[in-house]
Amino acid sequence: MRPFPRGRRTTTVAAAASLALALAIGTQAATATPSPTADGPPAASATTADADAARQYEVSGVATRADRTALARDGAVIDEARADSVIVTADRAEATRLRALGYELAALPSARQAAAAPEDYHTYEEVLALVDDAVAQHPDLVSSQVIGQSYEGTDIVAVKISDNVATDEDEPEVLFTYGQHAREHLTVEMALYTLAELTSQHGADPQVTELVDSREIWLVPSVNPDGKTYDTASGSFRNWRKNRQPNPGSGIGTDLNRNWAYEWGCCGGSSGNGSSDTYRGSGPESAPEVAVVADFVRGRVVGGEQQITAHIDWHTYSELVLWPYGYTYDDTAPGLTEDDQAAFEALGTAMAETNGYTPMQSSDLYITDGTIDDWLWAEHGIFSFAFEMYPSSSAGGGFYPPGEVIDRETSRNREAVLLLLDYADCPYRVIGAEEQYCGA
Ligand code: 0X9
Ligand code: CA
Ligand code: CA
Ligand code: ZN
Repeated sequence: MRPFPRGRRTTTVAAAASLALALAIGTQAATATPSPTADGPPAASATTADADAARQYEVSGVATRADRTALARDGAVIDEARADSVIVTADRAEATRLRALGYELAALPSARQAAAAPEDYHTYEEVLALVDDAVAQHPDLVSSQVIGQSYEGTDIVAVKISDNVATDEDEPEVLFTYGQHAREHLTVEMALYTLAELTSQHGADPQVTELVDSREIWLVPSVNPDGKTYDTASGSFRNWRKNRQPNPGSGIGTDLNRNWAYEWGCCGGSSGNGSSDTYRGSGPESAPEVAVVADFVRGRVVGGEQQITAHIDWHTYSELVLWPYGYTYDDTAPGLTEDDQAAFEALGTAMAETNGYTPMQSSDLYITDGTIDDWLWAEHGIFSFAFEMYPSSSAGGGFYPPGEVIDRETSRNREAVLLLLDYADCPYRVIGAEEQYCGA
């Protein structure tokens, strides 16, 4: 049984998610974003070694979620939604392909994409060293384990934070996953911030102490270490998103966040083309990294009960809090009742109020299939959110904001993380339905 078996359905409010998007888009439109001046083929970029490396373009005339889904169905990955355009990352061939399909692309000035240097972020090696340090400094509070290997054989690590960390206690478990997408380095910094904050404030901050002592917290600081390392290995950013697994036909890499085993490839929210940035892989969990984390989650079913109740999958960028489902525009769907939806919306909105992000159902952005949040909810009943961190637009540096914002933009999520930890005993508590769903 799940920790909060579902009871009878009750009536609840209809979702206002489309409105939320309209507001978000309106806000973005009101924020004066200089329109791109550069056009045509990519110019040599300060951030990228080769002239053919992927860069960002503004695609005009893409205004609604249906427009965005259509563009995504054509194999593009949408970095940012604006009032009546989107930003995509594409290499020369991809840009040519999209133009041939009739899209109008304008290259963003490359200076805007050069806000950071690889040295601004921790390497995966440094991440593992910091994890080891935390275990050494707080042996009663922190442990780490290798949960499997990436395609290239790199260890994927899960960190546990709790009192009596060596004991599997009967406490709500919470999972955080970071860095499914290689270039989203800020998310891995979010893992390091969370590790540092929960350990350094334990015994000092009463709220942190109480939550760490009453929960078992799992961090997977980098789900995609091969991709992360590849993105910076040349000394300049490669705009790499996927893992590094070669594909049978053409191309390298699977989009890990299209490879999860729920409604995999169902709905035009991923690509079957190995060269696409949203390639879904040859089958569900065909990416070793996804299989490793999925096995870890299945391993948290103890005595028939999934121990993890809540989860955040960390991404950049756009400053959003997203909840399932991504594969359908419908607010409710098989396995997602009106109460479930109301709890997702209430908890997502409450978290967004703490960090100023915009809350919405993920499909209000565009349809995605095979994502981790859909799988964790549908298959494991885990209240799973996706956060898109700083910046809100490419003007803030896109995937590569400068190092000086890291402290501010990771600690910005402190209250949201603590709020999720708090509600992990019974997420339905957020809609006042704890007696119905979580017993007494
Ligand atoms: O498309 C994605 O995988 C995420 N956006 S990103 O720009 N970081 O690639 C959003 C995932 C949110 N979750 C769902 N859409 N289900
Ligand atoms: Ca404990
Ligand atoms: Ca436990
Ligand atoms: Zn992402």
